[in-house]
Amino acid sequence: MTNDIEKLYAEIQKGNENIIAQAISMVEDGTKNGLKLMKKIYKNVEPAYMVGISGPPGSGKSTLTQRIVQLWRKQNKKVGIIAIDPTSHFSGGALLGDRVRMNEISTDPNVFIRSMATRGSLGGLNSSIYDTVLIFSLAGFDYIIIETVGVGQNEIDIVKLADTTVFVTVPEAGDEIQAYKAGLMEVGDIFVVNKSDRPNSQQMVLTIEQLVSFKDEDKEWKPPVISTNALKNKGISDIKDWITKHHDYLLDNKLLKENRKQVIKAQMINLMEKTLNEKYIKPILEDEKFPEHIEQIYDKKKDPYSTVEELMPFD
Ligand SMILES: Nc1nc2c(ncn2[C@@H]2O[C@H](COP(=O)(O)OP(=O)(O)OP(=O)(O)O)[C@@H](O)[C@H]2O)c(=O)[nH]1
Ligand SMILES: [Mg+2]
Repeated sequence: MTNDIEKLYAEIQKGNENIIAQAISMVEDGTKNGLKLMKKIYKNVEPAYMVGISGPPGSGKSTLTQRIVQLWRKQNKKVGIIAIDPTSHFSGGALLGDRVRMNEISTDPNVFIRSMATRGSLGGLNSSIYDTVLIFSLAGFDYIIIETVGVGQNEIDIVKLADTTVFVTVPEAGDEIQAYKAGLMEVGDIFVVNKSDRPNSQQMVLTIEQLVSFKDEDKEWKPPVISTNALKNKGISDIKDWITKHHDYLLDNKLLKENRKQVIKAQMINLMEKTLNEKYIKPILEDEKFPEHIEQIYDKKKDPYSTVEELMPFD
């Protein structure tokens, strides 16, 4: 493993796959060198275009990703894929190895696939996901796809990173759509009803179109609802074209900048919470006197409010 930051930086820039993988591990593990590297990358690198692909387990996100990437490859675009492993909940989905199986693109040197775990961090958003985006961007990737499985708050926090979010569902996911519709409407820029070979797919398209029609907070962008069959490669170029249209829309309305400032804000909050936790909360919890506080509170000699004020005198 090389520790020379300049050298690491230069090798990533050249697209050296081993070094890219190594650099991602460094930031995931929170090493000092990983931090040094990120400080340099942050100031020199503009993030590539980020596309979030989200939806219920098994809806076809990876298959669609593979198909979209194949179209981008025809245009000579380089693509980084980050597959988020949902360690934080039991989706009943397949094991990670199966989740990210993208056989047709995995050997292409211009496609890099990385899976990452969400470690239920305090702020929701795991900052090493964005660090990975920046490492990929330094390596010259044109697009970065972030695949998340599920439809809960955790996933929504992650896809907020993306410039364009594609929400993939299937004809039989009606209950999930209803349960999470507020969140989905908030983040979904493009809706896909995959597995159009299955019954009631047209009904699902109509249901989502109806939900989307109530979305009025940004009237300029009406999210399209696209019917696809990933196995038969139907509707894929529509997704690709709508991603481009959404990108143009964000640029025309200066929203790309806005979104990225929001991401910076989220990352700042995340880092502050992490720092607070590591520098203040953890030492208190690990202090041998801590159990005494609990005993005293239990014995009604103290209360938790005054104890925390005493332990963290922040005024
Ligand atoms: N019938 C049908 N099956 C499909 C279609 N697209 C994908 N599949 C199948 O659905 C299964 C799940 O596909 P994936 O692409 O792994 O789905 P995913 O959403 O990435 O799955 P997770 O990452 O585990 O949540 C696979 O067996 C695919 O072959 C489609 O359009 N029609
Ligand atoms: Mg998958």
